[in-house]
Amino acid sequence: MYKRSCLWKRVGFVVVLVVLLGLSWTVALGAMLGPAMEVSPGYEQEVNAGDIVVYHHIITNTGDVTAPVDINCQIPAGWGITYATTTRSDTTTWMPMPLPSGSTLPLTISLSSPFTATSRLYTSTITVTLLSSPVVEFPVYDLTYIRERFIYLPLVLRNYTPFSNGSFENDLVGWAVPEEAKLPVDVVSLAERDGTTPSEGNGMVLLGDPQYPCDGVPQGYAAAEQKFVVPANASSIEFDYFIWTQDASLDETYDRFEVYLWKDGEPMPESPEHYDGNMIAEGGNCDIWRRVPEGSGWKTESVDLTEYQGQMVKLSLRAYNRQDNWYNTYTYVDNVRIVIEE
Ligand SMILES: [Ca+2]
Ligand SMILES: [Ca+2]
Repeated sequence: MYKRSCLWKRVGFVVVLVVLLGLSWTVALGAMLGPAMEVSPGYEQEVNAGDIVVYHHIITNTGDVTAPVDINCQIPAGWGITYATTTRSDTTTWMPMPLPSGSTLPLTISLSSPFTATSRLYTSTITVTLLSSPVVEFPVYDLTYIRERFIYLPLVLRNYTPFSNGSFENDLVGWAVPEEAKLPVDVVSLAERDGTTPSEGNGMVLLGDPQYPCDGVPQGYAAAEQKFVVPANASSIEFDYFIWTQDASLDETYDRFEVYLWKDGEPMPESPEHYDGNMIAEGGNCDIWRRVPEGSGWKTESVDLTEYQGQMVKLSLRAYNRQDNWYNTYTYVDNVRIVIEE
């Protein structure tokens, strides 16, 4: 009995050994046949603030199973991203697409840096995920260095960093419309009341809406704003405008076009640097539209910049409708430009 049981023990040991060996081979084979992926590595590029920088990657399914590929990107705050592959292009989302075993998928990522980006290295993390079982994740790091700004200044800066699109030739690019501003802002090429054309180029900004009925004007303002670094030898910022109004503008409680300028990070000042409106001492009249300046043409004014040289400031162009819902006022502005001292 003893010997027999010992024999059975030996047989049992061999069986267990064979089973274990078999299992380990299955595990090893499974690893060889499982999902796997390669992504070409991230790299570094150097650009100016406001530029678009493009990164190219190749995703290869090096495993033995077909699986959908998902892509997620973490980009610096305030930057924009566009994905493009050979089969689709999308500005917002990237849906998973199946990637057969052994095949490759080129991936192009365009990152748009903000004009206000300071000079340093920014990291964007692209995580490619093979949605297989198990899931394979592969992060790559694209590095963007924003150059120091060296500005070679012409006499007047217009469509130029650090102040951009001052002539509204590129719609509202570079300009921000604050959320709390209730009245609309638009870029147009012709003033509908009198056919005035832009003072420079083909576009001008319209603050407000010519279509409001005389007793149906929302209270509030329309605004276009821009942050920029005042060049070291800048003397002023100039702009052209004209106003159409049914209202009077006897003091600051009435409809006005107002221009504010203040140091970035500080609260907006209570008084504008420049204002204008219908200064005729007569109340509003639904049948009388007044133009400022009278007749035709543009008015040119400026705001002093000398105390802000080298600093980041915010410029706000605003058309206010105040007091009540009567008598519309709207303003066209064009050719906002920084004047440099000689
Ligand atoms: Ca223009
Ligand atoms: Ca009004």
